[in-house]
Amino acid sequence: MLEAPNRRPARFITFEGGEGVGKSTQVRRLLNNLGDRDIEAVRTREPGGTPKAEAIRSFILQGRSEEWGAGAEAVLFAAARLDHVNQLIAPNLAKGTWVISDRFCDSTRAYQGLTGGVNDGLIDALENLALDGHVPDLTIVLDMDPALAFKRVEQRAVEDGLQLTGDRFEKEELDWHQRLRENFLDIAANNPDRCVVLSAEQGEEKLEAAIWEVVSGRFPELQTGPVQ
Ligand code: T5A
Repeated sequence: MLEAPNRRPARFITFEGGEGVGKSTQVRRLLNNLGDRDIEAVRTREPGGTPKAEAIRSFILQGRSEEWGAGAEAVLFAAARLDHVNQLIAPNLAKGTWVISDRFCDSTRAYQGLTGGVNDGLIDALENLALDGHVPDLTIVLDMDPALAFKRVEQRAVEDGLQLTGDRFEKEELDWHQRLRENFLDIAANNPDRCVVLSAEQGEEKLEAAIWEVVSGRFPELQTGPVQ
């Protein structure tokens, strides 16, 4: 009789938080750390991750959906997520590849739901529809003062030689971003088994080490040194 391969389950990890807190930076660093341990992983993002979802991303972030209101935007984010889950997240997890996503469903709950005023019933229904059971195994919530995060975003624009124009959500007022921060913390408090909050005000290397401690503590297959 053929024996099934003794493969460990692939893990699904998401990063969440406000604008410019360092999610993309830490997603890249986590991918490198997993690669050093010979763990196959893909990096993805929301909104986006697949061609159809990237098209929805451009539409929303250019501000073209703003006049439709937060409810319609929540539906658009969910449509993008449905494709992302079906075409990228589920197939990769099924073949044993870890998936690390820069934002996922908590962003819709925080931005459109708790901060944008869309009711819980709609947010819950959209989440059930788009996730189809693909709840993250771990969510790292990066937390920092939004005023400091904006300074980083400004600095990045200067370094990249770009003008800071502010996309659909970056241009909201500071007190809106303060509420957003509180709302991410509330989501984490309501999901203590899945979410871990880390201060993003520390330097990149220290934060990377703190994230690795959480990830390797959570998943026992990582508790060996890097492959030489
Ligand atoms: N949205 C998204 C919704 O409203 N609903 C949803 O359902 C979803 C999925 C996405 C927008 O869409 C909204 C949320 C967003 O407004 P985006 O461009 O992906 O837009 O926006 P962000 O996710 O905010 O991405 P950013 O690139 O702006 O921020 P990151 O990824 O958090 O930050 P990062 O890593 O690019 O770092 C920013 C700068 O800081 C430096 C970096 O070098 C960079 O210059 N940096 C640090 N500096 C000092 N110390 C550290 N620890 C640092 N870490 C990074």
